[in-house]
Amino acid sequence: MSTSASNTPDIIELRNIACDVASQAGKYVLEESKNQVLHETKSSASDLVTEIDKHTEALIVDLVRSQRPDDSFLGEEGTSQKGSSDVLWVIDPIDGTTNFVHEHPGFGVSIAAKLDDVIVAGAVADPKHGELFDAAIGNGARCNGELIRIERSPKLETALVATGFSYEASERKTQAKILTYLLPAIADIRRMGSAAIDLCSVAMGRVDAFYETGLNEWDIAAGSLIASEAGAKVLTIKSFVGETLHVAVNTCIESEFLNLLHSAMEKSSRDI
Ligand code: 2AM
Ligand code: CA
Repeated sequence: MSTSASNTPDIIELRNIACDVASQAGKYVLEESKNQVLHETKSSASDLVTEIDKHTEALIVDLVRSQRPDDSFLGEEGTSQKGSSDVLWVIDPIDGTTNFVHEHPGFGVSIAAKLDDVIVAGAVADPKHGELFDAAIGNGARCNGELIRIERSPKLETALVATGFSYEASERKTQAKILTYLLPAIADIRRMGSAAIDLCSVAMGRVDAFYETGLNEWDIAAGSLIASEAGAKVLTIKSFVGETLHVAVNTCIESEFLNLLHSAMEKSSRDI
């Protein structure tokens, strides 16, 4: 483990660990997605998903800890371990669980490193598409090792926008209402099923914006850094129809898109 004289971790080293571990965990998750039991009865599938999720999270923690024994860990499947260093690893072992269960493309592994509460490095593996995204703060974002930078210059009406829906029926109703105000103003909506991969799609210019409410830190930690290092504006709005809203948007349409979201929120809250 290399550290500087001040004991500050090397951010590139953190990114490389995130990449290496996300890649290994991604291969495991891809193999498990082919498990026939997943595609049989729904109840046995949910037990098996939990088991695979937990196993993947444990694998990620073990692999990172073998290189960074003093760090802290936070994971979707319940990992919460306090270490003595200033680095916290934020882990989503399988983001896009519904896709994973259906063996549908669009699930992945997300691993981010936070230093003193700032996300400084991260990686997202999308194993079904053979893509590994990463970023280190101030050092850019990459896909399969190649630097990526958003190049599209969309207008609001030509923008392709990704979003996602909650698992809660009442929240889905509100989210659907907001969509009715967004859809007429943009090119189209995509609902792929993984917030982590959606943020990488913003970074690649495959979509021009992503927004979603009701997400957890592990869903967006790595992807947010990847999108911002590729040139997107990434922001969190604390109170959006009572929920925290996460947005990543091509800077060409930043203000128009945020205005549209706010007006959709206001109109939909009057309707409900
Ligand atoms: P998951 O696949 O790990 O559950 C889909 O819209 C995106 O939102 C996915 O990243 C999904 O994460 C996340 N998501 C949606 N509703 C969620 C909820 N209630 N709790 C946690 N994550 C949620
Ligand atoms: Ca998730």
